[in-house]
Amino acid sequence: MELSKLNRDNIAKKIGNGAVLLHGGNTVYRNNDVAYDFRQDSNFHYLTEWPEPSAHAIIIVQDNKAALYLFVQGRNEEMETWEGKRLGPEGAKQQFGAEEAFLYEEYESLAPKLLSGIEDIYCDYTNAAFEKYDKKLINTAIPYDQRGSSFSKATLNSLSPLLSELRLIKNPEELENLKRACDITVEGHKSAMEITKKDMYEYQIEAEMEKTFYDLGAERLGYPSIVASGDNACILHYSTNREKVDNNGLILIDAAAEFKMYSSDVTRTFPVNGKFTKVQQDVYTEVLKAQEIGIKNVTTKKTMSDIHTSTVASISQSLVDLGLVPMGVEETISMMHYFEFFMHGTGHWLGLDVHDAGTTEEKNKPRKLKPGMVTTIEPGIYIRPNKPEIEFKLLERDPKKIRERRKSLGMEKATKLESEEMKDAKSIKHKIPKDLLGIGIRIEDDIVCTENDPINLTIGAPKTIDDVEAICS
Ligand SMILES: [Mn+2]
Repeated sequence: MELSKLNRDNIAKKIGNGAVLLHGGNTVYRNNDVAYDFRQDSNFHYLTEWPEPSAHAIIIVQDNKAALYLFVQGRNEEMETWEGKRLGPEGAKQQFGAEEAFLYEEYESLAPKLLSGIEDIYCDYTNAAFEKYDKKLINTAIPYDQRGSSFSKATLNSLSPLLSELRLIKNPEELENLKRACDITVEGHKSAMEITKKDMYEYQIEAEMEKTFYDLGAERLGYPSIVASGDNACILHYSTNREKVDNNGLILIDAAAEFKMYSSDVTRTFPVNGKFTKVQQDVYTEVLKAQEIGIKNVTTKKTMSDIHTSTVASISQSLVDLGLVPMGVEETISMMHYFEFFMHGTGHWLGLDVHDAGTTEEKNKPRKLKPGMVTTIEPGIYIRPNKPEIEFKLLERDPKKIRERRKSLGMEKATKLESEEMKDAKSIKHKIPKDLLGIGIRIEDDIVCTENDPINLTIGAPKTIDDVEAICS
């Protein structure tokens, strides 16, 4: 378990002296006594690699050195017969490098002993287990002894930002895992393109693709597969996958394998019958153009905000050329008319989580990319079938302000406010070319930032018009 040991050493160097309190994931039930497949919490995995549910960890840091203490489910022949093997405290010591390991139930009684004399505590206040265990525990573990009162003299530090900063930069072994996840994912997308035929159902294509993922060693999916044919491609998180494919339409697949806990994230859009129509090809070519600009910009000279600005500029020009917007490129950008067709970000960090840890800002300013950061690049154009005429507001808008408000108020409230503000602005009605309605295209690859040129981990999945038509036919 070298990777988590390395990660503990790294966090120890940041902390110096103190203790980290960490809680693993629990079994979640789906219906009655049927549980979802267990997948460990990503932060817990990052620092311990412990694979079982119901576990706590304490990492004691002394003079920049980390010592791991694990609290895990005990061996129990009867339970293991029903639920599966357990490693137990012995396994935690022998295989996972714990100095000492105890039973899960012993956390509250034994933690005070481990923490005695330590005043700097790093924990995750957002975790329900913090409320359940740690809040009380520190009063007894690190007490300020005042007659008649019970409170702690511990200094609580937020663990998540520290961990997120570490997780943001991938080391060579993590990149190796990501690369495997990406290689497997590429093969799955290729199978989907090869087997898709007219009159199939979306779930049949999904099944073939996922079979390839599992055949090649994926432990699970990175996220539920989106297999969206025809109009469904305009629904960003469509994942019911129950419809019959539109034989003359496109199919958008956003799906990925997870390998050693690392997730890939790939989208390809291809024609069901193997041949793009002229208009499909026109829109596809524009999305591909923007995506290639985005990928080229994954360098140490750029921020994620720069990258988004460059793809928005490209997409906006495309929207003008395709006749989808009423004004010129400048207005399409400043009045955010592009947002009708490209309503999401250009990319996000990728790693243990498909939307991985880390910010795109540092000290409230966009941060430049660094070698070892991994991001998706995934512009799209979605021309919703139910909007043959769009009323565009003639109002300058600031995407940054909108984003911040959506964060602070929540989507539901913020979008309501947006439409209220827009209500009084002058507007212009614009007819969408009929043959473009219902086309939804996204192309997504996973890109590693390096000192030199960006590395595209998913370049193997066909994406030029010729390559896509070749594999689909
Ligand atoms: Mn993505």
